[in-house]
Amino acid sequence: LFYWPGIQGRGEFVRLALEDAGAAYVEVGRLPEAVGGGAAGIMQYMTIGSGPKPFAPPYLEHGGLFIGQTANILAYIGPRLDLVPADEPSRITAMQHALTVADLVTEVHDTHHPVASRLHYEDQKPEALKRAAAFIKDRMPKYLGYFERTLVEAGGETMLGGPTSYVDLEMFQVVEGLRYAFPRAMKRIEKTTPRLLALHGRVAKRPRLESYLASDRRLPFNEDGIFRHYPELDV
Ligand SMILES: N[C@@H](CCC(=O)N[C@@H](CS)C(=O)NCC(=O)O)C(=O)O
Repeated sequence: LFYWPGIQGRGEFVRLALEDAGAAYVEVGRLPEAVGGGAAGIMQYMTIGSGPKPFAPPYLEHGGLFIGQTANILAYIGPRLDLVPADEPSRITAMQHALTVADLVTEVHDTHHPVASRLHYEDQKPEALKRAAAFIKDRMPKYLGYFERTLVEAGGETMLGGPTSYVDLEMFQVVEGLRYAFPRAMKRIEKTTPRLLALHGRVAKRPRLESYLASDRRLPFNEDGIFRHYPELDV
C-alpha cells in the first residue's frame, strides 16, 4: 500500500479493509526513506515501470499491477478479502457507495482547502468559513441521511443487506472522521442517523479492527489529513 506517511487520509479506507481481513501488506510510506519508503518512496513508485501509473495516492501494488483511486482499490481487494458479495449487483452497488464516499471525502477536504490544495489553510480561511458552513448545513445532512436511508432499506444491519462489506467499514470511517472534524455539528446531525451509528459501533467491535484501532498502526487524526478539526469551521 502506497500512501502518505503520518495521516489517515484516503489511505485509511484501504487500511481498514486490509486490517479487517487480516491481510499481509506493507505500508511503503511508513518504511524509512533509506529503503525506498517515506513520502519520497511514494512519489518514486508512482512513476516507475511501463504500465499505467496512478494519478495520486493511495495506490496499491499487487502482482505487478499498480491500482489507483480509493474506490477502485476497494473494488479490487473486496472480492479477494471476502469483503463484498460475489454477485454483480452487489459489487456494482458497493462501488457506487464507495464513489459516493469519495465525493463526500472531497467535499470534506474542500471545507479547509476550498481555493487550492497547495495553499495553506490560513491562506484561504474566509473561503473555508463559507464553504464549511454550507457543508455542515446542507451537504453533511444530505450525505448522512442518504447513508442512513440506504442502510434502513437494506434491512438496517449492513449497507448491502448481506454480510459485512468494505462499504460498512467505510461508514465507520465516515462517522469517525466527521465526529473528529465537526463534533458540534455531528452531535446534532447524528441524532437523525441511529442505524448508521449502530453500524459504526458494530464495525468498531470487529475483532481484528478492534485490535487495529488500539494499535499504533492506526494513526491519530490530525490537521494534515482530510478530516481536520478547526473549531472555527464547526459552526
Ligand atoms: N479520487 C482519488 C483522489 C486521490 C487524492 O486526491 N489523493 C491525495 C491524497 S489523499 C493526493 O495526494 N493528491 C495529489 C494530487 O491531487 O495532486 C481517490 O479517491 O483516491
